[in-house]
Amino acid sequence: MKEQLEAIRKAALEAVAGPQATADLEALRVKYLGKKGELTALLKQMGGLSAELRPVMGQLANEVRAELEAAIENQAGLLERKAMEARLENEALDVTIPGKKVRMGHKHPMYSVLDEIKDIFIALGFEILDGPEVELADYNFTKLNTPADHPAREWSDTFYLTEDSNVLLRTQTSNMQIRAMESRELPIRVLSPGRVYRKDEVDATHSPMFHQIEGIVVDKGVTMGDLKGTLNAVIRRIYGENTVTRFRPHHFPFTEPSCEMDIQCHKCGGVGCPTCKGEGWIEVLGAGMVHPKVLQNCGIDPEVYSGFAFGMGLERLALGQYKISDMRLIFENDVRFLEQF
Ligand code: 2NM
Repeated sequence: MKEQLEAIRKAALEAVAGPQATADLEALRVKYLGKKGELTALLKQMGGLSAELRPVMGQLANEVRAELEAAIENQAGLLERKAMEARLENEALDVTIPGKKVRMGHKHPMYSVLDEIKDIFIALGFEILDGPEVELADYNFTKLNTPADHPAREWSDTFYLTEDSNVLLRTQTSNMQIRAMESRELPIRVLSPGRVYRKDEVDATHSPMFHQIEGIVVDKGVTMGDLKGTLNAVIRRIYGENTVTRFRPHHFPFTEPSCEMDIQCHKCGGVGCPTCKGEGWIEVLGAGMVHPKVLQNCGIDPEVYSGFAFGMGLERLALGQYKISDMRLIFENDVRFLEQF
C-alpha cells in the first residue's frame, strides 16, 4: 500500500503541474480525489490492513491528500493569475492616443442679434417674457382690437388648428403683451421675442415661420414722447449712435396713433442706393400708443393708464446686421453658411 500511495503522490504531483486550463485541472482533481478517484479507492482498502499498519497508512494517505490538494490549489491560483494577465493585456487602453476632436457649434447668428437686443432692453428695465405659440384667437386677435370679421383673420393668412377658428399658431407675439397686461401689476415693461406663423410662400424675404420682438410699456402718463425716446435710444444702440431716424404715420388695429420707424440708410446717407432700394430710408419697426380698447380688454382703465407698444422682425434685423441677402439662408442651417458668423 505504501508503494501505491507513493506512486499516486508522484504521478499526481507531476500531472497537476501540467494543465493550462481550469477544466483540465478539475478533471485531475476528480481523477485522484473524487468519489471514484484513485486515492479514494486506496483509502477504501484501509479496512483490510492490520491494526498496526492502518494508522501509519492512514496518516500517509492524509499527507498525500493534503499535499495534492495544496498542489491543485496552487496550480489553480497560477492559472487565475495568468488569465488575469492575459485580460489586462487584451483590454489595455493606450491613454496617450490623441482623442477624437469634438466639433463645437456656436450660437446661430440670429440669436446673437436677439441676445444683443435683449441686453439693451434689460438695461432699460424691461422683463423678457416667453409665451405659447399655439394660442387662442382671443389672445391673438380679439383682445387686440382685431374682431372676427377683420381681414387679418382670413383662413388664407393664418394657420388655424381647429375648424371653429378658435385655436391657431400665433401671428404675432402680442399675445404675451395681452397676457402680461391681464396678469401683472402695473406698471409693466415687457419684451416678448419669439416665433410667429403666417401663411406666406417662402422667398428671399418671406417665411411661414419667423421671429418677432414685441415690447410694451404701460404706466400712468406714458406718451408718444416716451415711445420716440425709448425707440430712438434702442435703435441707436443697435445701428450706431449717429443713426438718423424718422417716424411715419401708419395704421395698426391695436394702437392709436400708430407709426412706423425708419432709419436713414447708413450706406448712402439718405441719397438712395441698392441697400435702401433707392428710398434713402430703411423701415425698422412698427409702433404706437396702445389702443384704449386694448387696455380696456385687459381690465386697465385708459383714463388712468396709457402705454406704447412696438414690434419688429428679427430676421430682417439679422439680415441687415450681417449683410445677408436671402432669408432662406437663416433657416436652412447649412453649416458652411453658419460657420461664417
Ligand atoms: C407692432 C406694431 C405696433 C403691439 C401692440 C401690442 C399691444 F398688445 F399692446 F396691443 N403689442 N404689440 C404692436 C404695435 C406691434 O408690430 C409691428
